Amino acid sequence: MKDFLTDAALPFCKGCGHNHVAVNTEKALQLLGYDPLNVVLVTDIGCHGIIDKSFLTHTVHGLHGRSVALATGISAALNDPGKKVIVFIGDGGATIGMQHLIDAAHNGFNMTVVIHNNMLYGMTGGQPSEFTPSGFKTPTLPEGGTKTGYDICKIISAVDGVSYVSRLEGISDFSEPLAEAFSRKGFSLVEVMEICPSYGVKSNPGMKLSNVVENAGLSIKKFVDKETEVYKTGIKKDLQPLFSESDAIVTLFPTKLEKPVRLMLCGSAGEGVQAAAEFLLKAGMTSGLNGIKKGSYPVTVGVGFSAAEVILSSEEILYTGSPNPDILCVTSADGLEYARKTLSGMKGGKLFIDSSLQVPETKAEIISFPFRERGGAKNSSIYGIFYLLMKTGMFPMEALLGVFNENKIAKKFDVDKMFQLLNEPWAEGMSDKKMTVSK
Ligand SMILES: Cc1ncc(C[n+]2csc(CCOP(=O)(O)OP(=O)(O)O)c2C)c(N)n1
Ligand code: SF4
Repeated sequence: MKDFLTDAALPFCKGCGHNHVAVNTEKALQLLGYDPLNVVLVTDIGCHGIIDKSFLTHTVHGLHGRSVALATGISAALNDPGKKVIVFIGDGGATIGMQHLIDAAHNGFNMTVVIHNNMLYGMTGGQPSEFTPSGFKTPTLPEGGTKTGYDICKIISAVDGVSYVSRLEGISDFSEPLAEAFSRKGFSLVEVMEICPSYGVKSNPGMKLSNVVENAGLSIKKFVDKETEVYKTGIKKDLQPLFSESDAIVTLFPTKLEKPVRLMLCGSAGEGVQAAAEFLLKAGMTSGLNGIKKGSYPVTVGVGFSAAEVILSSEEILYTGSPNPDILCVTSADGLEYARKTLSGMKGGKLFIDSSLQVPETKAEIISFPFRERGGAKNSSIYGIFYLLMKTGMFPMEALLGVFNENKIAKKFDVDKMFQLLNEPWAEGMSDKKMTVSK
């Protein structure tokens, strides 16, 4: 029999119903003869979700209430009835993500949802969920629920498209009914009634799960078991590949860069920060370097800071973070605000900063230049990257000019003027090098 669980102890409190679900899931998958690598377990936020480190299947941890939506995408992308997609979700997550459950059932997505219904939010200290039955007490509802909780099995049974729905009490061996649900094509759901000893039992001393279930009027039974149409992903034929030969970046220039360089550009929205970072990245790549770029900006993209991280390296880039950049270029007050934390962590490196800004305390070498005054706010980042390349010589200036000249921004941009304003004797004549870099 294949192992689906590691040998480590399960992570739940003693007596928690989640333990039984994990063990019975393993048993059910063994009964069906699954290979662990053909199983994708998608867990939700909550105590039940910390099980994913114990499973030897594929595991994906979703946002609270969104695990079903995540599983829907996985199931549609796999588009393979031989793979088993299982969702573990609590009554809290099922409350928060109810619409996802209904939509997944309605469309017949191939998956089994196992609701761990301990009638409260376990991980956050026992708040009631919409499944909490009337009279059931929790630490934050000591007088007990006043409303009947949701009957999820009734709700989902009413959805056209569902193939299997059942409710069971999560005690002793329930691997067979679980295996039945796992074996059905399309959307199946099992609600496992459980207790949370830490909050549910403490708030309801002497409680018996079967009494709570009975008093809540929740039937332990199979609600639906029928053949339904299973969601099938439409495969589009004759799609063009995303990459074509002509998009390839070819190496045209040499570089002497020995160590990876981590750069960060920080400015304001609308001031060309992201474009400047892309020019640097592409120029580095035309110089034979590996590169990555990450952009950060508020959701209100037209206002506030705009920051970009670029890493260039002659070696493969395995870590894409830049907590302590080697070069930081700050061209606006918004950018400086954003960069403050990074700056305080820099143990060296170079800080290129607009002269209008007050230089904060830093261990980086400070190179001040009037980017905004010379280039105008809109072009300050472009001025920034040309200037920092002059000062660092990471790769040939021709590479950056070549990339820049190919872009439509260059058509409305006076490169000669920029080099004059950058005021470097070295820059003389650079604007005559109107090279292009694509194949
Ligand atoms: C959208 C969102 N809301 C709230 C939270 C806080 N939160 C984390 S775990 C949890 C309770 C989980 O309860 P349940 O889904 O029933 O799972 P259990 O812990 O009982 O297994 C809550 C409310 C969150 N992480 N995300
Ligand atoms: S707090 Fe409750 S739900 Fe969470 S692991 Fe402990 S017993 Fe289980």
